[in-house]
Amino acid sequence: MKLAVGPPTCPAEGVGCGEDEWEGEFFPGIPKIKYEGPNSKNHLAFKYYNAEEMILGKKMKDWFRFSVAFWHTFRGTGADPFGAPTKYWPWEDGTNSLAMAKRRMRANFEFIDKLGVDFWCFHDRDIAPDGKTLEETNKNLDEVVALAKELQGSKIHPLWGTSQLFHHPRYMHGAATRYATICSYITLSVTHYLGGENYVFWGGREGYQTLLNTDMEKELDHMARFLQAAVDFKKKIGFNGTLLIEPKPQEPTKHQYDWDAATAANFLRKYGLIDEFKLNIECNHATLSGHSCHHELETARINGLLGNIDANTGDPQTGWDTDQFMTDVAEATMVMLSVIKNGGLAPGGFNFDAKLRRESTDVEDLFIAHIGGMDTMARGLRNAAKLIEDGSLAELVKKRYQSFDSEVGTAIEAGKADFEYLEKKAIEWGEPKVLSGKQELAEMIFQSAL
Ligand code: XLS
Ligand code: NI
Ligand code: NI
Repeated sequence: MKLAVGPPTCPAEGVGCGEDEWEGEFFPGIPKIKYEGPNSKNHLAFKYYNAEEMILGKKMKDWFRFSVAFWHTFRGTGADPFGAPTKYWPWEDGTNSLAMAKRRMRANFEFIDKLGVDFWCFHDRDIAPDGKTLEETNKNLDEVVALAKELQGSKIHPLWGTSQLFHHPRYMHGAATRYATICSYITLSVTHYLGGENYVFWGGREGYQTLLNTDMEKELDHMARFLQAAVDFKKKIGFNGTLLIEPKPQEPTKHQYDWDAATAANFLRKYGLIDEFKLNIECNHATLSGHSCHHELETARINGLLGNIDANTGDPQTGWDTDQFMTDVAEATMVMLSVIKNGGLAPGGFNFDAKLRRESTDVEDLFIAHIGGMDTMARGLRNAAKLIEDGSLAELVKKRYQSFDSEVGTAIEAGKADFEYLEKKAIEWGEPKVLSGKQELAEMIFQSAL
């Protein structure tokens, strides 16, 4: 198998580089990844993810709808604020040329095929280079998109597309500007053209560094206008996919407006957009906002807003978006408890918004990371199904609220108990019996399923 080689040598932007067709496979030596069961020692096989297996009445692949994130897998270089790129994939020539973009797109579809998933996610700027003018940028995008459409065939589609509105200096004050609207409108059309099932808005620059120079009310109004324009455009072009807001509390901006699921829900309600959007919950963003992923998923779910999951995880000792593949089976089990309660995520799914560590530099690491992430989620699904079939956790929760099945409880839930009535009942019944919350028992039951 070809491993990553040294730094690319092609010096000039586009000139004479990457223009030759890539000979043979991009991932020679890597087979189609198969399910081999928990006893397999093959690191290029699934031990828990068995696409066609039925769990709680649905195929595993339909519970997940796994997606490869183009930006991490094909544009991630391993660079960090302190160091140069570490990854030199054999097909990269060091340019950002159109020819290179096309070659990368071919690598993407070979990767997807070998991994055995049906979806991919992209930003417009990951897949095609910026031109000198907006016209040229759009032309580049069109060319790469035409190739992607051909390579997708009939089986593969974008889980979601998005417009990259945070890298260029033009977006440094926020992207809900006229230019941003144009970019989003083009990318929304492209996502629609490729048969995409969702479209994401992540507002990395929609926020502030200090309120001393910021009119927060005005900015939130602008953001709402921008999103309303997206809704209108979606309807105009007949895009039936879901529009998703992806909350994140900070990074790169100090304070981002879509702080967490509850904040985003409140924003959508205030501006009358609640029926037009759902949320894309990213687990690493959840922990950055001081919540667990489970909390964010439940907040989205009970508001009818759970649309998609950016499946990754953070590091408990690191305070930023480390975008790691999830490897914690307990966390995956909690995630899947929410997903099952939600009846699945379709038309959303699980997008691996996750990247290799800087020090992981072999081509096969790209596969190993995704296989590990898929197996972790599959274990989560199997465990959550076990917990649901066993029923003791549900029973424990039911008992905790059993006083609401009494005469008074029923009256409260039906909105028929005013304070006078409640006081009368309190006097009649005297001091209530205080019952145990059974947290340790709940944890014991949960652990026994892992
Ligand atoms: C960054 C976000 C980003 C979005 C898409 O933290 O997770 O990758 O998912 O723009
Ligand atoms: Ni994300
Ligand atoms: Ni993120």
